[in-house]
Amino acid sequence: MPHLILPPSCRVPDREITPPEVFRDRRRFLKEMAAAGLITLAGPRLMAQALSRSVSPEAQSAALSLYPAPRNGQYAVDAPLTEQSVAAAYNNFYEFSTAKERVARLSADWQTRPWQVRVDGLVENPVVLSIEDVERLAPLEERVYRFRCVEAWAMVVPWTGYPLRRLLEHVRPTSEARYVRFVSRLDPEEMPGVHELRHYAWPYHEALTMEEAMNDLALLVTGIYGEPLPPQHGAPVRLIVPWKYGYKSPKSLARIELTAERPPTFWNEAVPSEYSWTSNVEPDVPHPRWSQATERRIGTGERVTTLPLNGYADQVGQLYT
Ligand SMILES: Nc1nc2c(c(=O)[nH]1)N[C@H]1C(S)=C(S)[C@@H](COP(=O)(O)O)O[C@H]1N2
Ligand SMILES: [Mo]
Repeated sequence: MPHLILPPSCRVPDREITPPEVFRDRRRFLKEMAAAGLITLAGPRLMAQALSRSVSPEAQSAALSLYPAPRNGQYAVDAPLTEQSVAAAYNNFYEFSTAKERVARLSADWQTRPWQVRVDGLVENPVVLSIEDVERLAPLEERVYRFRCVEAWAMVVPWTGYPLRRLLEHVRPTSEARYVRFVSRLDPEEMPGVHELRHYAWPYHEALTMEEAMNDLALLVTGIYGEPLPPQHGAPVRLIVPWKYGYKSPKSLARIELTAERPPTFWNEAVPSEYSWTSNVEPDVPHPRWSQATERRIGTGERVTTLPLNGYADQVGQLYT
């Protein structure tokens, strides 16, 4: 793995310090209740309980009042939904672990409210938004999307959010803005994975062209399965770009920046021969170590044909002609 020289802007962790006292009492209370067998912390309402462990009661009820959001039937997928408990137990979130099955447990107590997102760069109206501001900036809706990881596994899940375009319009990009850069929060005290993977260019960062970011399918996501995002899925706000490989959908966003130059991206920088900057789902273009022609649906294990642009060619094909 190459050693990477980081530009100065990447060296400063984009994180907000949350005083742990704000949450400690409730978390200790829940843990004691769980230890005494009075409540269960795992079960069918897995997500709401994950939220309750990392969020103050006030923030929790404010958040829960927005979910579930009405489903937008225009974005249906002709396949059954992946089971909620399957998706929630098989995650790529390298800040916590490279072991997919361990991410949920390692991230369960990570505090994701209060939370702020900075949106700045080449915009007329730079803002710092609380997660509550983000959730209320535009009407939340639910969309069922296909999701395809470059490792050739896939799922079909209902995300809650609104088009990223709504946020970009709010900050009014200048005419020089050509790219949108996304930076995930880096919280080394809570993220065991970053200590094991020191050679990566943390914080996790990704980018889209302006045209991609403005496409209706690019979704700013705050919920999944009708509930606020739990930590392992990228709480409290992430991006979902369903026509690209999963690593183009960064989690737990701290900053969104509009730029004139094409920003470097995490996996493309780390291994350019394996991960292109654009990283569209292209079944005809094999990854150097495996085919991309088919995918395995997690949960059922069913193997299905991978579709060009992950089945979204009608909506985004014109961006690449
Ligand atoms: N910050 C951050 N975002 C990330 C990742 C990561 O390791 N860190 N992994 C990516 C990859 S490879 C995938 S497949 C998806 C997984 O999302 P999920 O766990 O919600 O299914 O998140 C993407 N976003
Ligand atoms: Mo992935």
